[in-house]
Amino acid sequence: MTRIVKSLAMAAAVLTAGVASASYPIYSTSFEAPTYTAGNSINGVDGWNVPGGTVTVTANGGGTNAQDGSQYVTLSAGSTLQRTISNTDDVNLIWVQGYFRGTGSSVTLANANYTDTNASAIVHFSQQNGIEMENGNGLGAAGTPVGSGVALNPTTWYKITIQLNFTPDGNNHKTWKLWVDNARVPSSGTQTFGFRNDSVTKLNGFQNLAQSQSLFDDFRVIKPILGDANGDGLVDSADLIRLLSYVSGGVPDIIVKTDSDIDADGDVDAMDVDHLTMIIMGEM
Ligand SMILES: [Ca+2]
Ligand SMILES: [Ca+2]
Ligand SMILES: [Ca+2]
Repeated sequence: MTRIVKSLAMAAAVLTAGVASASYPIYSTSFEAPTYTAGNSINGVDGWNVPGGTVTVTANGGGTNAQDGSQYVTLSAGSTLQRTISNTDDVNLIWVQGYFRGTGSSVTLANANYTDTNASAIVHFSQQNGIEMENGNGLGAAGTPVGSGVALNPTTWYKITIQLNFTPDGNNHKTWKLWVDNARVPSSGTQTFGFRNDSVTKLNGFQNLAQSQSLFDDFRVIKPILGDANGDGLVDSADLIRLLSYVSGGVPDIIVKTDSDIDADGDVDAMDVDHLTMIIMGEM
């Protein structure tokens, strides 16, 4: 009933069926033509399901433009958008990223009453509290709400980047991290959150719930690969171009930053450009 982005574990029987050999990026879409037709429902398109409400492919216009390209999707109030994610076997660290926009939920995360018992990360958009995260207890029950410190502006796209870590920490809990517009939140930048359910073994699916009308664009699920600066699953000259842009002051991008510290010194700089060049030239 409330706007949410989360990675969701579904029944294992669903997930083990038809899993092909891994290919990356694991999944990526910007909801553009020709796969997505403006004005049509997204239900049944490219693996997306709409079990409640309506989710419509929407073209730029009326003062609202896509975050990326010329189309996005619009979730009606009370709608649910779901997609199964495959090819995540043996991927212990995974990125889930998308752009979201809307007024958010009229209730806070503490009152949202999400009933899923098998979820990993839950992000909630609250009119009152802004973007909130659930620090899960790993037991399948509701965890503790944590504020991101980011308020919601209904006319702004927010880039939400989730890193899921399926390798248990020292307390035997699985953990996740959140970035909003490439900035780690909360602003202390060190807090990790627990999964709602530690028995979740891999990313199985994604669900977006909208209490009020909300917009969604440029969704990606990515496996970290050192040197894959643009996250398309290949390490090639396109990554060199992306990394050069980043190093020379281009738009910050947390995935570029994490995948491009080739020499593992904690910074992404000209030395990494040199190293990536050598890798692509086959000299490393
Ligand atoms: Ca788009
Ligand atoms: Ca690449
Ligand atoms: Ca470096």
